[in-house]
Amino acid sequence: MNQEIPKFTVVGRGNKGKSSIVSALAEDDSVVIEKGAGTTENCCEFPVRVDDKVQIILIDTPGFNEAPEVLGWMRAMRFRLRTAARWWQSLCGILIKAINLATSAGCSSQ
Ligand SMILES: Nc1nc2c(ncn2[C@@H]2O[C@H](COP(=O)(O)OP(=O)(O)OP(=O)(O)O)[C@@H](O)[C@H]2O)c(=O)[nH]1
Ligand SMILES: [Mg+2]
Repeated sequence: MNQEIPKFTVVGRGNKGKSSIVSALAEDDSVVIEKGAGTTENCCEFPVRVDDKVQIILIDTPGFNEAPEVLGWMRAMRFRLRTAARWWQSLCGILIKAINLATSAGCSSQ
């Protein structure tokens, strides 16, 4: 049976010990850990093995310091996207009505 290995992403602010946790759980000393923030620059996967079998995969990520700002931006964008979607829906409705009107006008003139 093809069982998918669960993946867990470790996220958080910079220099808070994300890589340290990944390194400890994966028993992998190649995970770079340093005193300053900004150590991890790319997302990397590290398998966690038990009895030589990969049980889970941890994904180490770069520190994420502007979480409140990014969340605010996403909320603002969501509002704008919703407004744009409503506007587009109205426009489509008008177009469909116009097409129906033109089509029925064409039919009645035949
Ligand atoms: N006191 C203490 N220090 C810790 C602990 N875990 C990690 N550290 C230290 O915290 C510092 C940063 O650890 P990292 O694991 O590189 O932190 P990070 O969140 O991956 O950092 P970025 O990759 O920059 O986002 C290192 O100096 C670690 O030795 C802990 O449980 N206690
Ligand atoms: Mg790190």
